[in-house]
Amino acid sequence: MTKQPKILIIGALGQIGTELTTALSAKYGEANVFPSDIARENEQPNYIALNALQHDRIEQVVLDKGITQIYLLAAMLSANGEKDINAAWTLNVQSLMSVLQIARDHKLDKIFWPSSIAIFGPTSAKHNCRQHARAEPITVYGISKKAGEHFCNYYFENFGVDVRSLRFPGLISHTAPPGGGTTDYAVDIYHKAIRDGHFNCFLEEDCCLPMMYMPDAIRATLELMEAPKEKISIRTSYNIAGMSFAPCDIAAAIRDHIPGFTMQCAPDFRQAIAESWPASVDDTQAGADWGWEPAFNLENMTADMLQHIKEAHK
Ligand code: AKB
Repeated sequence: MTKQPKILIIGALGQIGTELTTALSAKYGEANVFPSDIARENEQPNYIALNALQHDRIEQVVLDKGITQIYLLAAMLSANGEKDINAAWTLNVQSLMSVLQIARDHKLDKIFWPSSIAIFGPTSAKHNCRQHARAEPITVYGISKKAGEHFCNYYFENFGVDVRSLRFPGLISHTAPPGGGTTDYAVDIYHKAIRDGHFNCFLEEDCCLPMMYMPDAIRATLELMEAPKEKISIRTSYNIAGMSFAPCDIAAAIRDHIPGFTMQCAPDFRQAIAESWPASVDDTQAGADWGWEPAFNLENMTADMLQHIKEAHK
């Protein structure tokens, strides 16, 4: 019988963590998954209160629970990061440095850490932005993710730490809300469409960005982590694509289900962040190395989102 991994998820109560915890528990058994977050208490099985910045405490949990894999999801996203530069840099980079160091010291099997399309900047290609495209980010979040990608590669090259990463686009889900990103509008719009029939958007209506439905993001994470080590040719972080759309496109897709839906755009500081990112990314390498292919487009995601949100309101 193959030995099951013992998995620590840091940042388990966030947008990705909520669904990843469920997926990993289903795959490896609830007893082998330890969700953790900064909140003191939570009702999830095996929940551990853990601050991502406390190196010694993370190390203690790794030893106490016999952890073999860590998924580090705690992060401050692009919009919030601009409001507190030091806090964003510290959380995003220091937590990663701790986890990489612990993985090295205790010879952990695997680490997952999400990067973002925010590593790209105004000098990157706007369309089908390639894996190794020029990347000069203009946000603290993007700078911290780019630095983090290089630290991942460094720990792999120098110490053999098997750390794997994906450059997530904007993630859309109906379970947990996103926390302070530039792409958050694409979640909020569905809730407001059902509740008010109207949405005030903080981006221009034609501002196109790469996006992904959460079921695809979770599947991508599991597929990357299951791939044989020799198949992983990128040790910074993989470009992965789902779909690309602008606020006017998502509004039109919603109108197919809610005909009277209206949207008004009043761009704020997040517009400049969004404009600095590519509209679409090229994920050929992820497809070639471990078979990545998205399942959701704007139409089937919209139908699914609206159905789930309506059910939750019943
Ligand atoms: C954000 O908007 O900051 C994030 C991201 C693109 O990584 N969703």
